[in-house]
This record gives sequence, C-alpha cells and structure tokens, in this order.
Amino acid sequence: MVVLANPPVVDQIPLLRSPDPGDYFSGVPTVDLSSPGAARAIVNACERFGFFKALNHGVPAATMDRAESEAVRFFAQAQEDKDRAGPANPFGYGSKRIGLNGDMGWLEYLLLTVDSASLSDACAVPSTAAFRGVLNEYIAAVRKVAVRVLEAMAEGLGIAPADALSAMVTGEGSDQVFRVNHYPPCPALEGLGFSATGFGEHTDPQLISLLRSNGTSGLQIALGDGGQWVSVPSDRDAFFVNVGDSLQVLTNGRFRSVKHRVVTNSLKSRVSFIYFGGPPLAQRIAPLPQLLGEGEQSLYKEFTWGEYKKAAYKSRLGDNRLAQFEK
Ligand code: GA4
Repeated sequence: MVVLANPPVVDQIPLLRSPDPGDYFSGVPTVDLSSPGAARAIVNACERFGFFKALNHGVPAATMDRAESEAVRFFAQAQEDKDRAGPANPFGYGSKRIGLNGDMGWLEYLLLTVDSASLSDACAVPSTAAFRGVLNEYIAAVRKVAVRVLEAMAEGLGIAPADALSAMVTGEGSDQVFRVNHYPPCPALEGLGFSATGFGEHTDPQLISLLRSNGTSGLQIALGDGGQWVSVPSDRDAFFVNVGDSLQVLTNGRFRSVKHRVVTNSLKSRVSFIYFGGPPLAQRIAPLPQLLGEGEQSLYKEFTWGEYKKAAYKSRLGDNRLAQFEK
C-alpha cells in the first residue's frame, strides 16, 4: 500500500451527485426591479424561498464583463504568485480552505472588506489598478441594487421609514463583504456521476447577498423545509438575491434564510461575485416591532451582529448557526 504523506486535496473535498437536467428549477421567482409590482413580488419570493432572481437592476453589463475578465486574469496567475497574497485569514486570497474550521471546497477566492462604497484600503489584493478600479465600480453599483431591493422589501412589508432596512447595510460602520469565487473545472470526475463540492451547503449570516456569475451554472438552493436541492439555471444578466440569517431574524422568521451550495462543473469554470450586506457590529438583531403582530413574541434571543459574526466564525459551514439563538 502506498501511503501519501500529503493526500491530494481533492480527497478532502466532499462529493455531490452531479446535477442532471431534471434538477434544474424552472420556478426561480424572477423580479423585474423596474416594475411597479416589484415590492410585492420580492416579499412573496422571500417568504417562500428566501431567494429570487432580479432583472433590470441597472448595473451596466460592461462593468460586470470587465470585472469578470480582470478576475479571470487574476486567477490565471501562477499559484505561487497568488499564494503570496494569501492565505485568507479569513480575508485575502484563499484556495480550497473556507473559513477557519476545516471546511474545504473546490474553489479559490478573494474575500474582501468594503468601506462605504469601495474596497477597504486594508485589502492589499487585488493589487493592479485595473482590477481594483473595476471592482470598486462594480461594488458601488451592486450596493445601489442592494439598497433598492431592501427599500422594496420595507415597502412590501409596510415598514417605515423607507430606509429602515437599507440604512443598516449602507450606513456608517456597516459590515459589507465582497467575494470573488473561481471554481475551476474538475475533469477527474467527468462522467462518474459525482462532482466536487465547490462551496458546501450553508446559509449566509448577513441580511442580504447579491450574486452574479458567468454563464456556468453550479448554484443550488434547498427548497422549503424538506430541503430538496435544485439547480439554479445561470443567467449572467441577472443578480440572484439571498435572504441571510439576520434578515430572517429581523422579520421574525417571515423571510427565510435560504440554504445554498455550489457544485463544481467538470468541464467549465465558474466565476462569481457576491456582495454581502451586513449591519454595523453593534447593531441589535431582533424582529422589527412593526412586524410583530398583537402579542407576537420574538422567536430569537437578543444578539448583536458582532456577536453573531463571532459565533459564525466558530462554526462549520453547514452548521445551523441560528439554532443557538432560538428561544
Ligand atoms: C458564508 C457567507 C460569506 O461567504 C462569508 C463566509 C465565511 C467565510 O468564508 O469566511 C464563513 C461562512 C460565510 C459562514 C460560516 C463561517 C464564516 C465561513 C465559515 C465556515 C464571508 C460569511 O460572512 O459567512
């Protein structure tokens, strides 16, 4: 028997059944952000799935395309050059290791912090002016989409003021994170019926996440309580919007934080950009009084975003992080 001192890292990555055509979900709720019915449609989708696809979002295709090609160029560098920028702890360049507690996925990524509307000065990578510039352009634009969506949610939920939710993610001290993921193909598994896990199942801890990817599918969401996994058909012209744990709590469970994961394609690489909108660390996360009916109690213990974030970084990806805060 040959014992490898360092087993190939693919061995440490859990496999998933490769999606077949029947797994593609034709029922992804789609919202035209420019339509008058957007607020209602968003609320319906967030109650039912915690997930929807947003069209007519106003982010120029040219910005998204340029950000994508700069990301491709960044990830095409020699491994040793990228490693000089890492490892992610958890911010910076990361490869295969996700978070701090041993989760692994078939991907490499940049995890970056955002101050106001652009990358924090503390983010040393991306270092080229072209990549940094276009990411800042993208971040400024996607943030506006987040504001629009959160305002529409407040409207649809009947909450005043209009910026009750959006101010939490864009106001002074808000905790915004930006992530660029690259899932290289995993040809070793071609034809075997299994695929490498790109990013294992989890819910996002923040209020809201907006994802844009290239034309390679891979994102899957769990439907309802039974948790049947379905594949989301890719659409490079759309943003996919996720409800995060904090928004589930702010709505006392009315919106659901959607469980999702990414399955690697055996032949095509996937590149995605995700903006995560979180509140300031001191923000109290509790159901908004306007959403509690007569005599309705909060389902959750009181906590701040800072406390939740700390707990999240002690957890494994697939853990149910909200469970310890349930009453
Ligand atoms: C999931 C959502 C965001 O990508 C992220 C992730 C973070 C990380 O990759 O560092 C976490 C994960 C995410 C949830 C649980 C913890 C923290 C990895 C992990 C195991 C940046 C975030 O905020 O939470």
